[in-house]
Amino acid sequence: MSDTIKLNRKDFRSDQTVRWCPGCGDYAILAQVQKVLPDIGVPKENIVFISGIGCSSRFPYYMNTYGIHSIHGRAPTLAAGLKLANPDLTVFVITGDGDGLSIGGNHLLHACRRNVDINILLFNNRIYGLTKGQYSPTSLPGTRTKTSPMGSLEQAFNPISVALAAEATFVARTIDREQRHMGEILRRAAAHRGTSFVEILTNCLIFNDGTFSDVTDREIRDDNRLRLEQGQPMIFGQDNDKGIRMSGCFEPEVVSLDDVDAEDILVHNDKLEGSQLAYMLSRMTRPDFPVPFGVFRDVDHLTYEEGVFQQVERAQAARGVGELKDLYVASDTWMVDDDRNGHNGHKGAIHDED
Ligand SMILES: Cc1ncc(C[n+]2csc(CCOP(=O)(O)OP(=O)(O)O)c2C)c(N)n1
Ligand code: SF4
Repeated sequence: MSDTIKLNRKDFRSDQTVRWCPGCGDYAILAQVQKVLPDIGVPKENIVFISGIGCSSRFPYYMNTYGIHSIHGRAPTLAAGLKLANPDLTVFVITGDGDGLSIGGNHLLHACRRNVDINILLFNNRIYGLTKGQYSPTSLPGTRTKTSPMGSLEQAFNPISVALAAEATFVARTIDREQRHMGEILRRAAAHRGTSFVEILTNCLIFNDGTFSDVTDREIRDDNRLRLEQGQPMIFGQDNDKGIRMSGCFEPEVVSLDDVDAEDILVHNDKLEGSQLAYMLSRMTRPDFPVPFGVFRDVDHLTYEEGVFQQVERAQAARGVGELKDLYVASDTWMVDDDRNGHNGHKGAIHDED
């Protein structure tokens, strides 16, 4: 008989008081992560949540796992280092649209392209919540905030497009209000080998209330969102009467199922090596298109840590196990002379003098 203890969501709740505003969308994400973790089969002591700075980045305090509330924008970097140092860990990065795409944009991009086996959850509320409502890189043009009193003049980042352009091997979108969908996406992200990037739309009811109402309001949401399902035609609408068809030069269009044959409707495939279809879907947005939810891309590549360990193995097979001190004094290493009179400070390579 197995002596494994099955954990439940309560096992992942910490003893810390949750300090988000009542009604913040982040509560729903916390609840769903705590619900999903018992299913991924990893012991609590092997799970780490690493965050940057922001309301969303308070997340690690509320998880009864290991956690690091780290430096603004730098969580992906810490996560990559930790995963390399201990590949047995399951590592989650929690970041916001400000933390991950403003100050941390650079770090996020490189984590994605390196394909370190980490799970990045980007809480997108299209605003800086913690600092009381300045516009962020995902705020829509025209958004009026304290720092954009006449409306933001900037084009907004689309986090899915950014992650795809940065070569992420798993890219998905879900939303705070759809618990079951979020659970499915989190399970798939955790199962993926390599960097998983999940954008979670979440409502900041204090500084940006209703920014996603197009896709959450009961009366209109089904006409405004598209569920991406592997192998399934892209059909949507309250009466399932609309679809996406390709027309012209790789241009999608919304068509009525009354007017076109079912076989003309595009079928979703998140396993394509090329990210053209995923990217095209990521560009679809309101008001011309429904907003896609689900997995855009899920492909299998060598992870960064697998590549590193393979190189270490090859080097050791060829040259034996090395010593760190030999590495320090290898090749172009120089001793700085105490007597600088008449010298440029370079006396000779250390290993030449030994
Ligand atoms: C170096 C540095 N710059 C700026 C700040 C101020 N700051 C704290 S959190 C934040 C943005 C948070 O926005 P987001 O990541 O979207 O998180 P939210 O609070 O909305 O969850 C900023 C600019 C800081 N703490 N440190
Ligand atoms: S300010 Fe906004 S993001 Fe921050 S806790 Fe409150 S509702 Fe949530």
